[in-house]
Amino acid sequence: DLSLLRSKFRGSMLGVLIGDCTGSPYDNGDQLTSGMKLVLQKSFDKLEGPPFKAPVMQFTDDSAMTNSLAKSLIDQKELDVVDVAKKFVKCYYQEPNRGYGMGVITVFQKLRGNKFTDISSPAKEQFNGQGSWGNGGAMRVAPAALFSYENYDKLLDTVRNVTQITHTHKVGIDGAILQATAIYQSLRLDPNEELNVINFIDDLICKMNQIEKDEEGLGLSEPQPYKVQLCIVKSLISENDEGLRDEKVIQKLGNSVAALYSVPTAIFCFLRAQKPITGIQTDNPFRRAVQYAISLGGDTDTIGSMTGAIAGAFYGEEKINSNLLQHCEASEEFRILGDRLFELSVAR
Ligand code: 8NA
Ligand code: MG
Ligand code: MG
Ligand code: MG
Repeated sequence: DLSLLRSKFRGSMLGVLIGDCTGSPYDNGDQLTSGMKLVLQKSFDKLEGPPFKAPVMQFTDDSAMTNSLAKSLIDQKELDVVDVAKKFVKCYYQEPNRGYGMGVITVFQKLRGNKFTDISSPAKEQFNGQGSWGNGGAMRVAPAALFSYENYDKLLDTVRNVTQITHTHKVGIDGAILQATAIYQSLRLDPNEELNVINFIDDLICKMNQIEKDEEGLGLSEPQPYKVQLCIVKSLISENDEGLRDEKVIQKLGNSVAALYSVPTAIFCFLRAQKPITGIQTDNPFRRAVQYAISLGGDTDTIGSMTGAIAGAFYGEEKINSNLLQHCEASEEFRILGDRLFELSVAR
């Protein structure tokens, strides 16, 4: 069904934007107090309610970089890493106050300094040559997953190349691969049928097992760190709702700027929100996923955004409240980018 698939492409792009815009006000690195969780609930209620005039919620680096990547893929009709790098850098210098990670700013300065003659060295030099394991690769990866809809090997190639512009640490790259894989799987599922959450995680575990085996885990204390985290996702998702406290989820899965401690968390939020969650009052499973992700605190904009990208790819635009969308900066532009990516990779 092509119209459902188009809606899923839009949903994923809009999910990135909504999670980022609604999550960034809570992004102070801490857990949310119960009072703040109530504010979050009321704020979603209001945004989804009857239209009211208010300044639009601004997006941050997550959406800015997603936008640049989507535009580059659409303009070039293929992955051109030099063009992507140029668009990232141009966008950063136009609006440097979008909340970029400290490390990536150094990469952008070096790329501009070498006039894009050397795309790979700046990222490799990060953190004393280790490369970044931040979630900045994963947070912007949705367009690469949509662009590679038809071919998983192409997805892996595209994600690796686009991530390495800023993130070369194996854990940073594999986090982007995992996030893209979750989107890829979600696009292929029918939102009108009950999601088999265990199958969804098992498929992710199987793919990450292969990826982490093919690469060398040398130098890492745990050679298959994503597989380990996904197994924790699987065990947590099997627990009953009442007993599963936010503190436990945060302690087991994390809510930080590290890809390893945020991408599995986003996947967990999407999966847990298939069913009602204590303390989150809504009938809408897309909103439930994003609101729950933000309520876990920490890197709220990014975990909200990654959760939104996966949930949007599963449910499609239909489940995204249009009043809420009106309050997000550039929402029409993100919808159109979803359409263009759909035309590029599916309806050629
Ligand atoms: P990054 O590459 O700078 O990584 C993020 C952070 O992770 C770094 O600043 C380091 O503290 C740490 N880090 C990464 N790799 C290493 C390493 N090898 N050794 C030691 N420390 C390391 O940037 P990014 O693009 O990955 O960051 C993404 C996050 O930054 C997103 O959450 C995004 O929203 C943004 N962010 C913004 C704010 C804000 O103030 N608005 C706060 C947190 C994060
Ligand atoms: Mg951000
Ligand atoms: Mg943050
Ligand atoms: Mg963030």
